Amino acid sequence: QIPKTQRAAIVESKDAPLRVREDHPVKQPSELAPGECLVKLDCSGVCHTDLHARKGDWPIPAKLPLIGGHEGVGIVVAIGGHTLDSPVKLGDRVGIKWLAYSCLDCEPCRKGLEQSCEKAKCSGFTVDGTFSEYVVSYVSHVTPIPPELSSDEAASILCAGLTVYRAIKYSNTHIGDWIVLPGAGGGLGHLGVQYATAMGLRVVAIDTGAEKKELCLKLGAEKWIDFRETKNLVQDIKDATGGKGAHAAVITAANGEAYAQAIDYLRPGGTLVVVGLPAHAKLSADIFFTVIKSINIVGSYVGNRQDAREALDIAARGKVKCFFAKKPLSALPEVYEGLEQGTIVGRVVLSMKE
Ligand code: 8ID
Ligand code: ZN
Repeated sequence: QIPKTQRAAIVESKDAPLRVREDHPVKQPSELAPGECLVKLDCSGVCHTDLHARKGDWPIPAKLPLIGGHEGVGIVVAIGGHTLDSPVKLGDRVGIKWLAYSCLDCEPCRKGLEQSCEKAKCSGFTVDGTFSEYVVSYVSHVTPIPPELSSDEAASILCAGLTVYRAIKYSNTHIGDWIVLPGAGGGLGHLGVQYATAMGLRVVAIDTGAEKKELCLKLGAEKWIDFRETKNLVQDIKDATGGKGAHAAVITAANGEAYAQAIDYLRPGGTLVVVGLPAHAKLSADIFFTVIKSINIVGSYVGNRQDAREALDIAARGKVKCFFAKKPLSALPEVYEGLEQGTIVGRVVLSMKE
């Protein structure tokens, strides 16, 4: 009952328009390699990374033609023949995250840094992703979805949630500490506000506009700073944090400027977690003050299989809820436009069923 063709949003070449086609082939069960599985998707979140991939603005280009998307949820409908010890079975509801595959046996994999595996395959970047009705993925890396979560609720936990959850986990913070979240009204950021609050941290949310402000404060941020309105960001953060500066900053803005003053507003011993991936940007930190203040600078890249389960588990317990608008797959071009303009509050989740 697997159809031969499907609807999929495809970019044929770098400058070609995004097209939703109805006749894209579906890889048939008999064509799946051992370890591969075919997932029939309910929905997929749209991450700003998908826009970077579509524009080709990172140092490493995406495959072409490309089906983007890496926050998918659906049902396993086929598993490649001769697959040994599959952790998932037919009919299971699973998530497709950015990291579609890693070898699990190289040094980074053995150390839990699966994201940095030399053989890594990335959904919607080096292999086709989730902006389609069916996606081919890998039994070792698809993530079981807890029954408490609907597919729509779970989708964006698979990238946005997972990424900020891990970033906060490595931010060297403890209950009661102040954390600054530039990009707080976006996909990653609004989930970051909630994971941070659930961990007992005090949140200074930074972003722009009345809607993002309202959302951040509703989700638990104690302080709000509009980056377009502030006259002195460092002073505003110091004022918000009792004069001393923040213990950590997790930057999820897709803009290099959001990184510029982090060293200045962190307190001694503070940690800057680098997450947002603006195109062609360099991190510039004053060496003198980085040393004098004993600042930690940490890069954080999505998360491993364990992080994904933890991030979903916290959402399943109701501590974190994705704020999203639901749209059909055909809306993807306008969603990219919204991400570019910064007008999307929270996330957009695309339905594959209409
Ligand atoms: O593993 C990773 N490190 C990872 C995983 C997933 C996504 C990194 N990312 C990257 C994406 O590729 C993108 O570069 O994180 C960035 C944010 O992704 P997103 O949350 O999906 O993007 P968004 O929904 O557009 O949110 C970004 C927010 O940043 C705000 C915008 O207003 C928007 O709400 N923002 C910007 I642009 N400049 C800002 C600034 N100077 C700012 N907020 C504060 N200060
Ligand atoms: Zn993403």
